[in-house]
Amino acid sequence: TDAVEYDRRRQLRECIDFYNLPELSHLPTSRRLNVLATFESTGRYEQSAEEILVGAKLAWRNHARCVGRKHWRTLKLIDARAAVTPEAIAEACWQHLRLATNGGALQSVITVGPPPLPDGREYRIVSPQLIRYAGYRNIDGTVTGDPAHVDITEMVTRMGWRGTGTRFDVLPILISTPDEPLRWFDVPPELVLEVPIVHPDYPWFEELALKWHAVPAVSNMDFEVGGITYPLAPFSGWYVNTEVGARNFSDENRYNMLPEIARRLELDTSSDRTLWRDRALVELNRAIIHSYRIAGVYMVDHHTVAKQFIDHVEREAKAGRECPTDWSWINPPMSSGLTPTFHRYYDPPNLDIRPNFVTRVKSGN
Ligand code: NRG
Repeated sequence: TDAVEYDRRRQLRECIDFYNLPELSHLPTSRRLNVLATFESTGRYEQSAEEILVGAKLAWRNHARCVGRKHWRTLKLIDARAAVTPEAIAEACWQHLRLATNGGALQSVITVGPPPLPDGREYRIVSPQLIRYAGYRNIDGTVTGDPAHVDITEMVTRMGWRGTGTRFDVLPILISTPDEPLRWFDVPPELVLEVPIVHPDYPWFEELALKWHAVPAVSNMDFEVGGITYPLAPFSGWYVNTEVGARNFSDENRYNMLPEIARRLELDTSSDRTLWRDRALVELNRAIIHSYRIAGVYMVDHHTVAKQFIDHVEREAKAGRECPTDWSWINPPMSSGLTPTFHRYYDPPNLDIRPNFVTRVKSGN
């Protein structure tokens, strides 16, 4: 059909463009010719681990929604293309968590699994991240745990998984392969580094009994490089405090902690105009930054990451490259006007630029 032919041409174009990138100019011409001939006649070709790593770094550098791109050169690759059973894929995920966590000195890692089969069937991690907390819907309509994960919690529960019912039960990872029904695997607890949240000045803060995991490992985006799509390609770096403090713990449809924190701070919550939410938000974020620091777990604050991003944009401009950027994603969800990323515009997000990470299935990260 036309659509298939269109896709084939787009993939071939992406392949040509990829092997023409300056970052791959050291490859012998024979490699480039060989890839193109193979891809053109069979619709497939095998990338080398080096090509995949270069591609993954560039996918990161190209990703318009990432504020952490200054560090794109430091990415490490776990080549898990040979992992074709659910067990082997789970094992690769554990290896990912070990390498990425690194005892708290977080390292940026991508694990690349098998490409789709010739008939299009795929290997995929269904979970939005390798580490996620369960959400249990209670009879009164409230949720224990992370409300963002109620659906996935109900799904794995129907598949026989049982959580212990706390607010921070780590969900199993869900793995889908061509030849077996969907499978779940509990994450080995020793691979889940977590940080108990305490406040530098308010001892009562620890009574809120909050904690969060060290590693944000997005596992449901496609990695597209050189005309090939890797649906199984979890990647992770480190958190910005605002992801945890100004979204996960403060959004009304997540842990919604601001009312409780304001109450403990004895703020006047009678009107929005007292800025009680804003004040609670600042204390919560101070607690997050402080807690990760004393736990020896790396995290960046929103001021520092914004400065790093501006450095990065300027460095890219000097190198003569565009830096497609989604303004609404790279600005922090609190105090954005205090960060330099707020006060300028960027190259428009170019959705077609490859290599890149793309969202195919919509679900909450
Ligand atoms: N906001 C999500 C995580 C998204 C990815 N964030 C990163 N990625 N920092 C959350 O769990 O709060 N990363 O690769 O470092």
